This record gives sequence, C-alpha cells and structure tokens, in this order.
Amino acid sequence: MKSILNYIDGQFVRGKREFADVNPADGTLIAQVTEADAGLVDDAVAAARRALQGEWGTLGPRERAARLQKVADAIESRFDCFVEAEVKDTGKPKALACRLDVPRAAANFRVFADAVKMAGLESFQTETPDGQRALNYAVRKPLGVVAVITPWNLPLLLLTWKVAPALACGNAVVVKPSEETPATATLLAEVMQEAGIPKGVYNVVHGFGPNSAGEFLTRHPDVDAVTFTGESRTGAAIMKAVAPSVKPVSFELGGKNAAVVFADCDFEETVNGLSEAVFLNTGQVCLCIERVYVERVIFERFVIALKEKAESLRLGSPMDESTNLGPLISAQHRDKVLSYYKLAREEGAAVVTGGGIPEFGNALDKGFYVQPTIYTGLAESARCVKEEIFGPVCHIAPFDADDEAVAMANDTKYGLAASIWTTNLKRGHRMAHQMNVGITWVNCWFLRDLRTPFGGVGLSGIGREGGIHSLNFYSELNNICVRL
Ligand code: NAD
Ligand code: 6OD
Repeated sequence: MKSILNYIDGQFVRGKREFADVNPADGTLIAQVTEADAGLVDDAVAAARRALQGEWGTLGPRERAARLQKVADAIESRFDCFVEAEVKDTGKPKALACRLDVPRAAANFRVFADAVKMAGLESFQTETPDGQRALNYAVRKPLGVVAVITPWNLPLLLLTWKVAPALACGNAVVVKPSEETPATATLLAEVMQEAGIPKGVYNVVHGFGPNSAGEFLTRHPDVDAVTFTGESRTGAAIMKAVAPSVKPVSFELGGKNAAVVFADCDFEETVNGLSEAVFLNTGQVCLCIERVYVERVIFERFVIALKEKAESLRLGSPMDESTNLGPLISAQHRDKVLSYYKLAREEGAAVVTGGGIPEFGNALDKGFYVQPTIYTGLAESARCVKEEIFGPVCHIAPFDADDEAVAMANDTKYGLAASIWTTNLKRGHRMAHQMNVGITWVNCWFLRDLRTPFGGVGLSGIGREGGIHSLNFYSELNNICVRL
C-alpha cells in the first residue's frame, strides 16, 4: 500500500499514526497517510524558522522569482502525475483537473514570480507644517513562518494560490492540506526539491483539524501568520486559536452565492454559464451559485432549460473523458448534501430535477455520487436558501424588479461572489455595484485574473489576496523616514 508522508526540513518523515486516503469515486483505498503529531508540527515550524536564517533569507526577489518559475516548470513537466493524484483524491473529472487545477497551480507560481519583481512601493517627499523635510519610503520584509491550511475541493489550486505569494515574499511555509486530499501537496514537495527551494522553506504536515496537525499549527507560538481557506466555522475556530498571539490572518471562507438573470440576457449563453456555475466540480467550489434569481417573464423557460442542461450532464468515472460530474468528496459530505435534499422537500420545495443518488450498476455505486438537483418554490427564509450546501444544487426563484433582485441576492450572512446576466451593460454595472460581495461577475463566472483582489465579506472571509494584495498580506511593510 502506498504511503503519503509528512515533508519536514527537506525529508519525508513518517508519523506514529496513520489514516486512510480514500478514492471518492469508488470508495477504494488510495494510500495510508501518516499523521503529524504535535512534535512533528514543532519540527516543521522549527525547520521553517531555520530556513529563514539560511540561504533563503539571503535571496532577493529576483532570485526567489527565478526559483518559483522553476517550480512552475517542474509542475508542468509532471503534469500527468499531478492530474492523476488530484483526480484520485478528489474524484473530479480528469478533464477538469487538466483544464483548471494543474494549469492554475503552475500559473500561481508564474504570476507571483512576476508580481514580486514588478511590485513598486510607496514613497513620499515630506514637508511638515513646521518646515522639516524628509524622504519616506516603504520596504517589504517577509512575515516569517506562515501556516497554510487548505480544503479538499481544489486542493492544489488553493494551496499554490497561497504558497506561491508567501514564498515570493521570502517567507517559509508549513502547509496542512485537507485530510481528504493529501497527495498533491506531498507531490509538490518533490517539485520544490527539484526546483532548488532550500530545505525547510516548504514543509507539509498531514492530519485533521481539532486536536491534530491543523490546531497544533494554528496554536503554535512560533508561527507568524495563518492563511486559511475552508468553512466559515473553521475560520472562527482558527481566529480564536490565534487571538492570544494576535497573528495576521487571511481567510477565504464559505459562500451562498447568487446569480441574477434578466430577461434581456443572451439566453443560451446564460443557461450554459449557469450550468457551469451551479454544477462545476459537483458544486464543490466556494464560488458556485446556489441561488438563482430570474426575471419573471423568462422564469418558466429558464427553469426548463437549466433542467434539460442538468439532465444532460454525464455522471461517471472521473477518468472517463466524457464525464462532466464526479462524486462528492466523502460519504460524510454526501450525507450532508442528502440531508439538505431531504430538508428542501420538508421545507416545501418543488423538485425540478434530481434530489437523490444515481445508480450505475458497477463499482461507482460504492462512490459518493449524488444527482444534480434543482429546486423551486422555497421561501427566501428556508434553510436551503440560507445555508451553504456545497453540492450540485441550486434553488431558482422569480423576481419582478431590479431592487427586489438586489435585496434577495444580498439577504445572506455570506458575501463571496455574485453573477449578473444581462445584455444591458449599464444595468450590469449598476447591479454589480450593489452586490454585497467580494467578486461580481457580469455575463460570466469564475473568470479569473490573478492580479485582481479576491476575497469575501461577512462570513465569507477576511482580507483580499491576488496580485499586490497577496504581496501585501505575505509581507511586513516597514516605513523608513530619512530626514533631509
Ligand atoms: P474545512 O474548514 O472543514 O477544512 C479546511 C481545512 O481546515 C482542512 O485542512 C482541515 O483539516 C482544517 N481544519 C479544520 N478544523 C480546523 C481547526 N480547528 N484548526 C485548524 N485547522 C482546521 O473545509 P472543507 O470542508 O475542507 O472545505 C469546504 C469549505 O471550504 C466550504 O465551506 C467552502 O465554501 C470553503 N471554501 C472556500 C473557498 C474560498 O475561496 N472562499 C475556497 C474553497 C473552499
Ligand atoms: O481562483 C482563486 O484564486 C480561488 N481562490 C478560488 C477559490 C475557489 C473556491 O473553491
């Protein structure tokens, strides 16, 4: 049986306990993962601290950027290995991992390698009211040891989205990937070695959250900052853990994202776009749309069209090129999604399509699949309209006026993303300005430029990453004031 090990100070290290890495497509065992106990987490943090005092700490942005480009090269040269590992761990369609996850991992390193070389810093020529003159300028220093804690839905994409800028800024990292998807973070360790990233700069500890590697890391007194992507509740627990030492945090959390569809939209483009926005990665993307508001005059037509689209999606083996939808990540997560399917019926939903488990008549019946599902008819106060489900499911409701659509879209404690569909761009801009979220897409969804600010409001997160925003989080800006 394959083992997945921790990676500490340039060495693959076994822990005392193991847990299973399961393929969600058929429930088979992929590997045994070795869990890091508190001692191994200490070792990883200490290795990262030493690395900052060694060669890594002497490199300037240009040399760090050159090494990050080598990391990107090495990811690309092992493209198929990363795809295979990601597909086995997550059950996502191979075509999606080839199109999204692995290219984005390489792009994350390239973009932040370029960004750190290009980034300017503020400077001011100062004249005080009493006639003193000075030059003020800011310099960028690493934060130190950064803990990176990531979820299972886009494991490599989300890990590298944080590791790349952290390293670009000269930090050393200890990463704790999700217990459900440990493989690609570990494969990345081999890539780091090949690319000449010094030992101790990139460390991986495996395990769970509470009373395991996740908590040991966030409570660690020698960790300087925590960057986290995952559930809002976990973000709250981490915030509590870091509060006594007042560490900087960057949180990308959950969402209950809304789309607003106007009668003047390009209908076919909108149905295709929303099919992707609701069902991509089996609905397991924090940006996925779970609430769709449609202008009443096209409501019935839209519901039928999205239903046809959902029913045309092929559920199947992730390795099959024609598969559109893989399984959910785990039996536990499937139980959660199915509990919402049941709750929706109890709350009075009309089931437009789906609502159950597909049958394959083969090994996939042991996998954690659910049907893509569409509901209508729920009250806006229903739990299924308010709570993040994180599955291939949406509720569609009609609206009559722009203001009503804005009010319904914003009636949530989350605030990650919104998507507006209209051919009237003036209206598109106006609606976008009124969305209480971090990111609004108009006539598109999940179209990314890695230089733009990314993050959420409310329960969806704290802070912004992307481009200069990442560089600013992963560095301490020191201001120097020289009297002239
Ligand atoms: P999760 O919060 O359960 O776990 C995320 C990570 O945190 C895992 O590595 C886990 O082991 C660790 N963890 C759990 N409890 C911890 C604790 N007390 N201390 C330290 N670490 C702890 O999230 P998940 O189920 O893996 O991912 C799904 C969730 O992530 C959804 O809510 C989704 O919306 C959210 N998400 C958000 C974004 C975003 O960019 N906003 C991106 C992806 C996923
Ligand atoms: O595209 C990104 O940079 C990003 N952080 C996406 C998050 C997706 C959530 O599942």
